[in-house]
Parts: sequence; structure tokens; C-alpha cells
Amino acid sequence: MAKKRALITGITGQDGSYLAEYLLEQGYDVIGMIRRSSTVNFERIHHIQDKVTLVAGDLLDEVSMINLLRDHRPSEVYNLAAQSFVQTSFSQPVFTGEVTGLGVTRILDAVRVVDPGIRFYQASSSEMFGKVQAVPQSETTPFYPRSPYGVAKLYGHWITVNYRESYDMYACSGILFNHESPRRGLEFVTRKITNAVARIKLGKDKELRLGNLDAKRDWGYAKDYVRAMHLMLQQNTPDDYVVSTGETYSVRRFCEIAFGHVGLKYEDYVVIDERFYRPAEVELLVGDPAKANRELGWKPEVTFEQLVTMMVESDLAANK
Ligand code: NAP
Ligand code: G4F
Repeated sequence: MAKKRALITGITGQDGSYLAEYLLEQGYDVIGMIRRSSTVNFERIHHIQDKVTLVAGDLLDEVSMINLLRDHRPSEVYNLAAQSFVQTSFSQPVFTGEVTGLGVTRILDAVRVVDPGIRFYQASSSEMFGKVQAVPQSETTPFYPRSPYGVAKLYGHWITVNYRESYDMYACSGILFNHESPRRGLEFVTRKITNAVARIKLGKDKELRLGNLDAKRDWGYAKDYVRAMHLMLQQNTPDDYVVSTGETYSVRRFCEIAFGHVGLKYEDYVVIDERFYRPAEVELLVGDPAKANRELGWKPEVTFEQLVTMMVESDLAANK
């Protein structure tokens, strides 16, 4: 039987790197779309670089994606590329809309033009629930985004649904809640905390400046979440799924566990800094993963405490 071939946009990101590893393990040919930059940023994929095919393309340029799809003929496309940092979306709202919102139409349309039989995964987000209209949030909870990023993701979500309904395409939207790992970008709060904990413990830093400690998130492990993306494209019919742990913790609790793991108290090091507050905040996210459990057979394997300590241990090793 011919090998399955998948295209991953955003392969240099946290999720792209884990998904590429997972698909290679499943026997796929993996094509990764990378955008041109003046320096190479392959830290997350250098260990698999010789096993994947990297091709230039950009979500801002539909022609690049049409050519890429024509040249490589994948059977599955995972659209993980985005301007993914919520804080930046407030200072660059138009750019975020172009990449994170309209970018989805460009790649969906490239798929439609080249081969509408290609299966398509869109990386949607719990940020779409924003000012939550129900607790916990499920596939039927109304959306109320609270950032330009959330609004752009909502556009990406609905255009995916629209292409499925208009052109009978196998297009799925995975509504993923926050997922973290030692490969998380340093600007996101979890990695910012675990990296600071390591540096403070090792005597390299003295304090950690944070914003809203009372925000609550449903945090899972990225490696668990990429399995759900793959499962969504292996069903008989395309659908949308919430992927989450069903548990929620505050940023403060994350700090408590991370500092506690190295024998420190977060109150002695965390300084509240107004710069890290957002113009509009998402106060509480907690997802209901029942549909993904039931229909995909998906369950997370790593607990919140295991995730926090894994990230602290990794940052301790990296900062030594
Ligand atoms: P990430 O680490 O920020 O990775 C984003 C990726 O997108 C990077 O590879 C980046 O490339 C690429 N990219 C950005 N702009 C691009 C463009 N114009 N053209 C092509 N590639 C571009 O994000 P992540 O955490 O892995 O998340 C993956 C996806 O899931 C994103 O769409 C994110 O919004 C969504 N999501 C994430 C979470 C989460 O908790 N992690 C939850 C829900 C949804 P460079 O390396 O060149 O910058
Ligand atoms: O780690 P964060 O920046 O993640 P956020 O905004 O929840 O977004 C992440 O998850 C989304 C899924 O819901 C993804 F779609 C998105 O791409 C991204 O991966 O912030 C988490 C919380 C926020 O409430 C923020 O206000 O932490 C709070 N926070 C408090 N102090 C901080 C800080 N966040 C950051 N980044 N930096 C701080 O100093």
C-alpha cells in the first residue's frame, strides 16, 4: 500500500513539531511548509529534519500553497500555522487577521482548487469562547471572542465549516484548549513561568514579572493533543471537536506548583506588572471533551501536575 502523505503548515511551531514526529511514527511521508526567514529557526524539528521534506510557502500567499499542493499531492493537510500569541494580536490586529483568519481561506481554497478530496484539519481555539457563555464549553457553546486573535480564529473556524458544507470537503475544526510542553514558546505564560523558575533556582534571575494571576485555563500536554488532530482526519465523516482535559487551574496555581517543585514560594519572586494585562481578558476556560472521548476514543494521558513538573525539569536542564 502507498504511504500516506501529510502536509503540515506551522511545522516549526510547538504543535507542528510533535505532529510531524507522530505522523512519521504512523508511517507517513511528512511535508512541512516553512516560510522564508533570514535565519533558520528549526530548533523544534532539527532532530527529524532529515526525515521530513521542507518546502517554502506562506499563509499570506495562496499561489505558493497551490504550487506546493500540486507538487507534493498530500492526502491530508494540517493547518497549524498562525500568528498564535493573543497579546500580540492586540498590537497587530490586521496582521493577525490576515494570517490567522484569511490565511485559512487561502489554504482551504488552494485545497479546493488542487484536489477537494484532500482531508483538511484547521487548528481552531478555545479563545473563540472568550467571555464564556456556558461552563464547561462544548461544541455547542456559543462563541464570544475577546481578542483580535480569537476573532480571527472564529473566522477560520466558520470558513472551514463553510467549505465543508459548500464543496463537500472533508474539513474538520479542532477546538483545542491550551496545550503546553517543554517546546512551548517562551512568551506564553506556562513556559515563561517554568523558564523563570529554573533561572531563579540556578541564581540567574531574581524575579518574574506577570500579569493576571487569576485567569484560569484548561491546560493539557501538546503531545497528547496532536493525536486528536490525526484521529479527526481518520473518521467516516468530517466533524468539529473540543479537545481538552476538563480541568481548570489558575495562573497562580501554576506558579505555586512550578516554584514548589524546586522548593521555592512563588510569592517571594512574582511581581505583578500591568504591561502583561490584556485590554480584554478571557477569565475562565474549561472544556468538555466528551464528544472527542466518545467518538474519537481520545483521552489525555498527562496530568496537570505532571505537565508543570515536566516543563520545570526541562528548563532546569536547558538552563544549566
Ligand atoms: P506556534 O508555536 O506559535 O507555531 C506557529 C507556527 O505558524 C510556526 O511554525 C510559524 O512559523 C507558523 N507561521 C506563522 N505565520 C505563518 C505564515 N504567514 N505562513 C506560514 N507559517 C506561518 O503555535 P502552536 O502552539 O504550535 O499552535 C499551533 C496552532 O494551533 C496555531 O494555529 C494556534 O493558533 C493553534 N492553537 C494553539 C493552542 C495552544 O495552546 N498551543 C490552542 C488552540 C489553538 P515560524 O516558526 O516561521 O514563526
Ligand atoms: O499563555 P497565554 O499567553 O495563552 P492564551 O492567551 O490562553 O492563548 C493560548 O491558548 C489559546 C487557547 O485557548 C491558543 F489559541 C493561543 O494560540 C495560545 O496558545 O496566557 C494565558 C493566561 C492569560 O489569561 C494571560 O492574561 O495567562 C495570563 N497571563 C498572566 N501573566 C499571562 C501573563 N500571559 C502571558 N503570556 N504572559 C504573562 O506575563
